[in-house]
Amino acid sequence: MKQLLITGFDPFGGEAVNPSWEAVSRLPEVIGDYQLTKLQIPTVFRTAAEAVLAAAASAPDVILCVGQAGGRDAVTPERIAINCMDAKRPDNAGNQPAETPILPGGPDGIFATVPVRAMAEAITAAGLPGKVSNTAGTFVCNDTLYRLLHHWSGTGTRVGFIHVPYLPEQAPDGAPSMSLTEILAALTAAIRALG
Ligand code: PCA
Repeated sequence: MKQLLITGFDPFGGEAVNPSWEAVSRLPEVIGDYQLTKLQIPTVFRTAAEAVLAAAASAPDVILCVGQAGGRDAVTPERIAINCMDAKRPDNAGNQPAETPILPGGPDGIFATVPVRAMAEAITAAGLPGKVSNTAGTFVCNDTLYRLLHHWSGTGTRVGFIHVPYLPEQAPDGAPSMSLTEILAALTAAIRALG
């Protein structure tokens, strides 16, 4: 069996839940060829990536982080992380970096090392909204993906990130959402497409 370390974030920005952890914590232990290890990580710059690094000492085959992107209308594998922290709101430890590099001197951007197009297509093939996203933002999710991609660059461990929409109970008037059942099905389809 291949090993997949999959993470979800704790709630942030005054929300009571984070759909990423609500979904990740309910995934089965095995999907396709992958044995899953699940981890909740804090919505805190740098600390989130450090929590993943600590849990990934055994070098899993794939690390897949999942996060909330309120306002999106699809489950979106992220193509790239950029070397920039620029927070519109404080993280859960009160950090609010502006226009700051994650790793001074690091590459401007690092591409995810999972097959983002195949994952998005697998989600739509399952009858659910899925598309590749070309920006993970400049908050904690992008920070986490960037640090993990940088750490495992050139190794056998592949790293990816999937943003998921609000749950229906979170969505402000008119904002798109997906049910937990739909998010779970979309994540399962994406994991099956990891190869
Ligand atoms: N979403 C935030 C951080 C935690 C989360 O679930 C983001 O998109 O950066």
